[in-house]
Amino acid sequence: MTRAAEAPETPWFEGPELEAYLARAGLDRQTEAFVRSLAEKGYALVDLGDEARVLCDRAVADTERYFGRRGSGNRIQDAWFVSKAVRRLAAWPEMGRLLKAAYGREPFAFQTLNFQRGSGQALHPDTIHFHSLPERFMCGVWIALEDVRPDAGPLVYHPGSHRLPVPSMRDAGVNAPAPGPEQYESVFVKWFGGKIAAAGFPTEHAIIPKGWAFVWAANLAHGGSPVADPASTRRSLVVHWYFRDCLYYTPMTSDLDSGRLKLRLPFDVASGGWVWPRREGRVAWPGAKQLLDAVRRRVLRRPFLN
Ligand SMILES: O=C(O)CCC(=O)C(=O)O
Repeated sequence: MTRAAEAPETPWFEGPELEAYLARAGLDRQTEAFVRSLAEKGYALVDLGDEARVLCDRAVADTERYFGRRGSGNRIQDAWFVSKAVRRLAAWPEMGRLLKAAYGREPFAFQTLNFQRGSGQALHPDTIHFHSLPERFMCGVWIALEDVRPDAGPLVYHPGSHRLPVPSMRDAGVNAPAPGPEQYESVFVKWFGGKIAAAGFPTEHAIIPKGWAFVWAANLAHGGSPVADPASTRRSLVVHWYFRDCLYYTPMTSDLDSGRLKLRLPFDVASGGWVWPRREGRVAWPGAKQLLDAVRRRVLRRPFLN
């Protein structure tokens, strides 16, 4: 088997060899439908089953006390450090199997976000927050911890938008070798919203039952729709996945054109260890600050509100 067949340079579902891959892969019908849905629409829906629904309740019970601490926080990052239920849902083996079939590289969950209410988050592709080289080896898995109500600010997304070129801060007009989150908020978000509106993709909402997962390709435009009922809850668990044998970096604060990458040292939620970034099979140095931060987080093992 050639190296390309073992580890494609583009996720199978996004590359030109999709049909040839499907013809030889011998996937079962459900897995092939998952891969085709990601290819055509940029997302796929998966029922995680009854065992997962029990874990959804436990994940809610484990995390409820963190919300509203120090004000009105609505997003807890990395509750998997303290909740077995969150950790099990995040690294759900069946999800790993489906992602491996769609991407062709070994997946690992690297981060979790628990929400209690609708996020109202601006439209974005995840490729501006977390990306990889080779590109597009990243994916989001949004798990409904309760039935999603239409008035609770469901996830909004634009099918087909994953096929657009991966946007950078420079594309948005930020001509800086070291852009920052302020420029993301003030420039990128507006530029990206306008671009998606002009492209005319359909608009859909993830109104899904408890225990279902909405899986999106890294470059799919998505965000939190406005919350019509302020008293509503929309408890959800977002899991971000990467794939092995890649470089991991933060595009919002990087400049790919000049090769200045803010590398990441991601966790592997399943093992609790790190996955070192790799360039052409060799470990890449993520930087002292990233390493120190990862050590601190591994020692403290604490979720945080953000
Ligand atoms: O859950 C939401 O409303 C948005 C989540 C999201 O966009 C993300 O985690 O990338």
